[in-house]
Amino acid sequence: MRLSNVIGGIASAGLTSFVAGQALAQQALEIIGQPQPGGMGFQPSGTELKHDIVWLDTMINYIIAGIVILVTSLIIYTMVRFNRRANPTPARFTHNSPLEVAWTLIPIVILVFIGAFSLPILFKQQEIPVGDVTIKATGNQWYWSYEYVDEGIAFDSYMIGSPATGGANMLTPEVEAQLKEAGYSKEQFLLATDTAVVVPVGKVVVVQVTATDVIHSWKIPAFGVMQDAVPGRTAALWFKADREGIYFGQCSEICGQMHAYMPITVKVVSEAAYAEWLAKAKAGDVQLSHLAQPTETRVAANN
Ligand SMILES: [Cu+2]
Repeated sequence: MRLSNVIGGIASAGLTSFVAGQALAQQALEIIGQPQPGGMGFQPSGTELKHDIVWLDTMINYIIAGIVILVTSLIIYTMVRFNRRANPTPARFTHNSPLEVAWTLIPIVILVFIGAFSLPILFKQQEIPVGDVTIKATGNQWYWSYEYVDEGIAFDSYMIGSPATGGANMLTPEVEAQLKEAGYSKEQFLLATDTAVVVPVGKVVVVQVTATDVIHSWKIPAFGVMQDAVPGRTAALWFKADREGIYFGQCSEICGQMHAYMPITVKVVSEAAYAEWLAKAKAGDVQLSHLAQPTETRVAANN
C-alpha cells in the first residue's frame, strides 16, 4: 500500500500545524479500550456486540458454577457416605435407568438453553449489516493499512516506537516523547499507533479484513470483534460504537517476528469531528500521524 505514502508526502508540508490541532482534539477523547494491569475481567464494553458477549459469559459462568458446586458436592458426599468404613457392604447394582435418563437429558437441556442464547449473538456478529462507514483493513508484516473505500482515503498505521517510526520496539525516552506528542502516555506503548482508524459514534462501521502476506487478525476487545485477515480473501466484521473514546486492539493471529508490534488504534469521535477529519483527509491533509517525523523517513526505515 504505497498510495498512502504519496498522500503522506503531499501532506508533510502542512504537518506541524495539523499535529497541534490533532493533539488538542485528542485530549477530549478518553482511553476506554485498553488492558489494565492485573485486570481479570473483560475490557469495558464499547458496543452492543460486546455487551451481549459479556452477558453471555456471565450467564454461562453461573451455569458452570452451578455444575461445579453440584459435582463437587456429590463427590464429597460419596467420599463421606460410601467410604469403606461408613459403608462396609457396597451395593452391587450396575444400572439405574431413571438416573441415566436424567444425566443424559439434563445436559441436553442445558446445552440447548446455552445455544438458544449464544447462537443469536453469534449470528448478530456474523450477519454484516449495511455500513454507514466501510473501511478495508489490510494486515501486513507488521502493520495495518486502511482504506476508507467510499471516501478515497488510504493510509498505513504503524505502532509508535516501531522501526518504521524510527524506534526499535522498545520504550526509549524518544518513543515516550513520541507517545506524549501523539496524546498518549507510556502506558499506551505497544498499543498506540501513529495513525488511527477514526469512526463516528453510533454509526455502523463495516470493516473488510484481508492481508497481503500471511494471516493476521484484526481485533478490538472492547468492541467484541475479531476477524482473521487471510491473504486473497476478504472477510468482514461490523461494530457500532456506543461512546466516544480511544479503543486499542492488537493483531491476534501470530504472524511472524514482529507480531506483537502491530497494534490497532480506533478513535470513536462525534459525527462533527468525523466530518472534519474526513474533510481534512480528503483534502490531502491526511496527517493521521501525530508524529512530527516525515512519512518518507518512516517508509525508508520500513523498507
Ligand atoms: Cu499480524
